[in-house]
Amino acid sequence: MRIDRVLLRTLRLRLREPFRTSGGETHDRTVLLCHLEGEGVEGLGECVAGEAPHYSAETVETAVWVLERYLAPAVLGRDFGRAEELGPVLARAARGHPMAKAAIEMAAWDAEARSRGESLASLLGGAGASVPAGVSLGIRADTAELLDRIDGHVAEGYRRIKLKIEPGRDVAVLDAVRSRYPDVPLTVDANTAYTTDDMDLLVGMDRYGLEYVEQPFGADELVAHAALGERMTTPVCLDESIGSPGRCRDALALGACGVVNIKPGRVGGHGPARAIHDLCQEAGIPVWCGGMLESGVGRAHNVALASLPNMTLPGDVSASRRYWERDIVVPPFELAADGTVTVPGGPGIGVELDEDFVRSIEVDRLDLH
Ligand code: NPG
Repeated sequence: MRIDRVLLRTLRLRLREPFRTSGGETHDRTVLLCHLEGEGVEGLGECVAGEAPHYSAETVETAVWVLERYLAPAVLGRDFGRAEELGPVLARAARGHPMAKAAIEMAAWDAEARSRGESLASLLGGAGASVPAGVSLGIRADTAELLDRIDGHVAEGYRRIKLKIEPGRDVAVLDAVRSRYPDVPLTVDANTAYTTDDMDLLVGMDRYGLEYVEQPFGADELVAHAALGERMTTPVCLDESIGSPGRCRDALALGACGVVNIKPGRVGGHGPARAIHDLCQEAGIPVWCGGMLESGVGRAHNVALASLPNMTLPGDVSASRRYWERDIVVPPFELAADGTVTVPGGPGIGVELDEDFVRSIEVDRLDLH
């Protein structure tokens, strides 16, 4: 396929309620969509960069800047046989900026799958009609309110509950949750909020029977995570630390993790995400698909990726209504009574944009050709 057009559309989508991590709070999600077009084929991707540089250095604005100046020009007018071929071209066009690169790379995977009349899940090598879904709960000052939310999500059927934690909002919250729900599959995610001074506190979390403790230390701190893994029986899960297949190889060699959270946006797209999946599979390390408060477009990409064989743990692939009053895709994603989300079987990502709604919330567009 020759890429003739890259259209970037910025949307403002209101969250049903603010979402707080140890890094900051999100009220409105700025959704950056990336349409690719060429030779009668279209593909759609979503950039998962944040409004502020709290999760990683990238933001929506840095993504638009690098897409316009370096990434789109590198692919426009070029012919690609396979979506996989974009990765090396984008790598040469700019260093870093994985979320911006992923928006284009993932749109190319959608386009390739559509042009073959195949679902993205099948093109990626996935199997299975549905994937197990977990839900992630932001930090709340009021523990009673958090327990109410957990009640609701457990009743809906979510297969695991993930709690965002930070120093001062951790063990007391876990005590409260575990006394109400002794057996619910539970995880915690610190988004890098702890230091090695907190080792004892973290090791003490073994008593809660968590599925894993996610990213307690800084993204660069593989050795510290390995040391924690030595002391804990609960597996350590890495997210922010795993920025590439190479870094994943290092983490595995160091024994820095027992579980990996794979987000295609964090690593530059489906190609590197799949490589990380395969490395972990060979090493016997289970993985799951993370979420970044995506709209239905990013969610569709994640659900397809979550159908790969080593994605054995429930992902942050919640239903659209968990976050949005109205999603931008039809049909929206729903949670089945058994706590799974259906993998779309239609061509490409298998959902369509709700154009009228998208137009009504569009705040900017950049047409590159
Ligand atoms: O279900 O999309 C979702 C959100 C899952 O908790 C979630 N994401 O660190 O993994 C994370 C966290 C996050 C959300 C990070 C928003 C950055 C921004």
